[in-house]
Amino acid sequence: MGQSEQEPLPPSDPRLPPGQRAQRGWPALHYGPVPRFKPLTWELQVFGATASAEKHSWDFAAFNALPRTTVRADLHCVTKFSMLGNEWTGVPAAAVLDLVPPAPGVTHVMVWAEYGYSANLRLADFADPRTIFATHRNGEPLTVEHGFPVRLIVPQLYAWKGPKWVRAVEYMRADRRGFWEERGYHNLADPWREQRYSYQEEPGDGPLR
Ligand SMILES: Nc1nc2c(c(=O)[nH]1)N[C@H]1C(S)=C(S)[C@@H](COP(=O)(O)O)O[C@H]1N2
Ligand SMILES: [Mo]
Repeated sequence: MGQSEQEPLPPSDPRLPPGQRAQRGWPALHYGPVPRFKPLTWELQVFGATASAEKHSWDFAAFNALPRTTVRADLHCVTKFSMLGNEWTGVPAAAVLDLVPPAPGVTHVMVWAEYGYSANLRLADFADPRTIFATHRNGEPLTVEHGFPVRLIVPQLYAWKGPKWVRAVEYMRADRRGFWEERGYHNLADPWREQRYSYQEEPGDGPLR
């Protein structure tokens, strides 16, 4: 007698993929230093297998004149924290594909950031209507630690697939591993399937290493 009943655990938030917990605050996580923004030389480039066979680039003013949208999406870091309910504003990746169409046969893109950070994506993940080159979160411009002036957000994948300080998109006719994908992280990175590490990959999930 006298033993109190155990409190039931609160139901976990259905927005949290397996193994993730919700984070208050917003930690900054990246490999290497934070780059300084140089507005006069900054450009966002699209190169590789474009339909025109030419590379394309937007300087900062031209990038800021591209069509914009807002996407509500969660961010899931593979280190197991998630930031729920962010409102990202910026340029939809689909607009980049419309303005600089890929050549027939393009299946993947590599998204490049300052200092050579990169992440590979299937074309379908890049073309997803929620994939966005974000300049703002919750109405505020990104701080430099979080990727100012622009970072990619790919809501349906772990957050390493979204380079901060993004500078280029490479259209590819075959898959190739990006920075973390070469260093032991899963080529596909679906948080709902807990695709964290490359040892979990099944045949066909990625290029041979
Ligand atoms: N350029 C660059 N982008 C990056 C990274 C990085 O190391 N370099 N880390 C990724 C990882 S692992 C995560 S979890 C998110 C973290 O974003 P945040 O620092 O805004 O929370 O950025 C991603 N984008
Ligand atoms: Mo991460």
